[in-house]
Amino acid sequence: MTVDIRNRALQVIARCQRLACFSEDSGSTRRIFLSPPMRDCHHEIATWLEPLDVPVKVDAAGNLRAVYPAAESNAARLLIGSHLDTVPNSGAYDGVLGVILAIALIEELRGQRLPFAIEVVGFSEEEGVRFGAPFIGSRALVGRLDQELLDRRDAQQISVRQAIEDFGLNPAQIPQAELQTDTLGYLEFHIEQGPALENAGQPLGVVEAISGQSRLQFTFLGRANHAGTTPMHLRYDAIAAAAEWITAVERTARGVPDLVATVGSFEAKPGATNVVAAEARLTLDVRHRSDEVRARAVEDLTREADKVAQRRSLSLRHAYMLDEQTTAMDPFLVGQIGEAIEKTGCTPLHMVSGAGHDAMILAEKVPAAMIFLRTPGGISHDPAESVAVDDVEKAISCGVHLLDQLASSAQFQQGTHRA
Ligand code: HGY
Ligand code: MN
Ligand code: MN
Repeated sequence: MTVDIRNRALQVIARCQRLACFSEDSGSTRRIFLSPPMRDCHHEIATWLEPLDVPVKVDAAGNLRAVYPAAESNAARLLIGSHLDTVPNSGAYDGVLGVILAIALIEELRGQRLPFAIEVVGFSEEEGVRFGAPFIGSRALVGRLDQELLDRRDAQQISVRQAIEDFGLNPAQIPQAELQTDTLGYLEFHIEQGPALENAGQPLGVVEAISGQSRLQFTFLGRANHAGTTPMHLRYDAIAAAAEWITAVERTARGVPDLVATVGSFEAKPGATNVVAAEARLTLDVRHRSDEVRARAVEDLTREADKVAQRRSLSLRHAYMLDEQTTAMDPFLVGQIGEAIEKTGCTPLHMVSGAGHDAMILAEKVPAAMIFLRTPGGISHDPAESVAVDDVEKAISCGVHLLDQLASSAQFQQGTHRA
């Protein structure tokens, strides 16, 4: 490993930690769709790209876009990137690492121009925290940032459309954010966010597919009443109903191999100690590599919620927030990544991603593939999330080999590699 790749890796980690400072919360990292800290993020990244003569633009969906030109003008593009938004109290690497590694690979080119341009993309919203709907940024690139999504409202009743305008962008220009038709592909470096690479003793993995996911909202509707005077048999307690159902969610998921089901957020109304709850609103996140298993689990859990509500004479509302199919990555790019990882002296671990990623959206339109970096302790979506500098070095080296392979692949440059 050359010293300067070591220094590059240290700089990547320092830059991730720098961006983690741009947050809506003091003392922890939270950066949601088009919040003010997202603008600070864009400005900071622009300072890293200026010395490379790579101007930064922000498209109408709030995605950071920056093109490192090819040897020839009007050449097709390869996109490399990830998302810049975070979950609340997040780590410093989920998403941003992929954008910063894209920049590091351009810096590693030291001015060399390739047969294709490299477009760095920093998606504005992948997690789905603000509006309950993930992938807002990447959907704009594939033409799926539609009216229904633009009308979605956050907890303050601000719509996606309004949030875009408040950020100084023009929703009417969203069509211009779409991918160019000759885009050659999309690569995303991302932390694994799980234990597989660490258990295998490998620094890098190649993603073969991204598990499908369903996200729903369930609301149990009972009747508020006095906690002190209402006998237990005369209650219509929404929290008690929700609690019964949540244990059923966990029991069901434990009973199906590789199925994961999560109630991640819970809101009760009126939410007072001395009031039997009238309403309990919960989110459900269900994932499995088989779309059929996932769909059946969602059906079973919805039926169970209905039964709990009926048994307790409560009513139930539920709504889909997201339904993404399991998405295969592009076989040609998967093969190229495997080769590039081997050139770093590592054995590529072929994996299925349990986490969702923008690559599953881009894959609708262009060949997409992901490189995973080991996640120490498998910890993510938490400030304890980390990466090892050795592994970042390996990722940079893998990326350099990968660009070299793609630059000498006529099949890739003519777009004939598409599955
Ligand atoms: O939730 C996920 O799968 C990812 O962190 N967006
Ligand atoms: Mn995440
Ligand atoms: Mn992520």
